[in-house]
Amino acid sequence: MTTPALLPLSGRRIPPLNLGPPSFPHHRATLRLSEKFILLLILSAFITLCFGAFFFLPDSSKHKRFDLGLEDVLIPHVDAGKGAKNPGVFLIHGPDEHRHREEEERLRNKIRADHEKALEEAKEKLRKSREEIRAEIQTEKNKVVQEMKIKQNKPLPPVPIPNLVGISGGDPEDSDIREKREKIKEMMKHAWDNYRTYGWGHNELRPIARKGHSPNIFGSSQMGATIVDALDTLYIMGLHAEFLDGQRWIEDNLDFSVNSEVSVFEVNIRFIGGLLAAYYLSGEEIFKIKAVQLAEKLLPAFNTPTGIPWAMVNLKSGVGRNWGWASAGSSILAEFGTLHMEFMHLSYLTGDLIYYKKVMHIRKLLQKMDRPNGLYPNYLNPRTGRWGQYHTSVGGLGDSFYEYLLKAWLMSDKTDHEARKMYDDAIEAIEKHLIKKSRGGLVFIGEWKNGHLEKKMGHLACFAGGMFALGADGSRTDKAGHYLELGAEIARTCHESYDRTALKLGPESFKFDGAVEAVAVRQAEKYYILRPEVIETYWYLWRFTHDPRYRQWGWEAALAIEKYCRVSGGFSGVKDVYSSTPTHDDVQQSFFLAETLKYLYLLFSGDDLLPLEHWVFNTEAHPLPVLHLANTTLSGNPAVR
Ligand code: DMJ
Repeated sequence: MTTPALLPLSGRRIPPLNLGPPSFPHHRATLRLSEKFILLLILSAFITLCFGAFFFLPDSSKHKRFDLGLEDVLIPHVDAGKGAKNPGVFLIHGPDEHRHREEEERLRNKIRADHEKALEEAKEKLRKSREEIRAEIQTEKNKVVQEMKIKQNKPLPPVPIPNLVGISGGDPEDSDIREKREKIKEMMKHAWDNYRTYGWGHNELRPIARKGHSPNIFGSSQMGATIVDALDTLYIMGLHAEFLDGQRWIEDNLDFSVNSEVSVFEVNIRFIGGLLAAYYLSGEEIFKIKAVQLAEKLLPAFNTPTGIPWAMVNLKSGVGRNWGWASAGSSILAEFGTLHMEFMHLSYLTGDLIYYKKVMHIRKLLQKMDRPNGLYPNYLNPRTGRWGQYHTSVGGLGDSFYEYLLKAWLMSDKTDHEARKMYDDAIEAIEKHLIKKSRGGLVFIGEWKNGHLEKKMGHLACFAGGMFALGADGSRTDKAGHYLELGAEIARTCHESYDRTALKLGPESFKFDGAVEAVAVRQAEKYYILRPEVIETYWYLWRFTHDPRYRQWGWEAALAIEKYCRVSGGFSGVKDVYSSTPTHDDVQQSFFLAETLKYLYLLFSGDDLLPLEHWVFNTEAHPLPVLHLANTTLSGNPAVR
């Protein structure tokens, strides 16, 4: 009997050896591995053969290869004269065979050595752990980044530096004033040291939570806003170690090629203004370079149908847009109208007129526009070039536009007459339509809204006291005395807004309605977030009048800040200035270090520190020198001479 198993069968039908689960994929994998192994074996044998064969090739075939790539080690062809087609190619032949052989021997040795070295390196790599390899890659990456930084940070062409008068000093003779100034310096140390400890590199500090904080105006990136904003205050206070610490951070970390959407206005006044001021005060090139790098990133914001910039721009993509809440997609007067000072300095320092052209274009466009009652509305649509809602204010949304008209004139050594005229026209209209006296005799600046005057003044509008005083000299038909007086009246009103609270700190906004005078009514307007405007006005008034009341009012404010805003982790805003037990908002704003403490320090310093004939403060209190352009031209631009 024959069994089917003993019948001669074709190989196809022989079942596989059962060395485990007889699955098809396993079988295929086994075959593939062995195939691979054989292939690898053949390949390596072939490579070894080729490498070995190279050394046994006849001399002539090697010459051809040398002629292609190793010219530098060969001797020139004796016939290669002027007319030769390719005088760079050299051939080996001629009588000196011995010399050739030596040369080849040397080359062979070199190739062998290189080969062995490469093998050694490869083996070495294989011996390393994953972490070690990763660390090596990181080191390499860092090296490249560092090299790129050095390349990017190459110095700009030099320009004559303006006369820098009074960048330090101002020591008061009076011991009481000296003590007060020291106290302000100590407050600055407290604010800075805590930011250094708990918020370093973040934009701002949460002094109670003791961690970093960032409002959306700075985008999603950690750009060290407090460091940049505080630098010049540290400098004038003589806090040089802290200044250097900030400088190092900027050198090593401040990077603008980030995918982050920032406010063009805020970044301009705080960062570009702060960096430029730090540059002028210290002479350190890095600040100028960083300011220019950032300004380049802001330029795409101007790519709108009218040239009126968007409120926000993405630093990486250059895509811009406006705030969702701004009237029908409008840009805001106080934002696009507060670029002039910084952009003029950028053109001056770089010799590139682009910045100057951008801001002058805005000015020209505004000059052509119809102004209701001579007033500038706060909203302007960058697509259509038409005004949005007719809302005019010297406080939020409008404020620093007027300030920059005056300061453009001052900064140009009083040669930019166009800016002065625009300022004079604007404040005449403001005085006529917005400035009123309350029943109790307080002069205030209201807001024009929906066809009527709202009798409400914001803390932000309190800066105007200082502006009127600063603009008094040079005003029309010798109204200097009048404007100085108006500045003093605004200072008094704003002081009242502080004095009528429980904490002796002013609310965000206050009303003049019947019996209510200089007092906030709505709960949402009772907060104080360490703002500087009232103290700023005291300082300007002090400089122009030397009336001791301004120092006294400034000191009252300093004491109130110390008492109610100081916490162990820094300084915080308060939510209700009418409540004697303050609730903190837990934010230490960067402008507290840039402005509030700087103006307080200047208030208790001599006038020789940053004298106003030589310095103009941007709206974030960053001092920029007057550009005496009479002797310096922006290349190709006679208009600013
Ligand atoms: C600052 O950033 C500037 O002063 C700006 O012009 C208006 N507001 C804040 C401070 O309150």
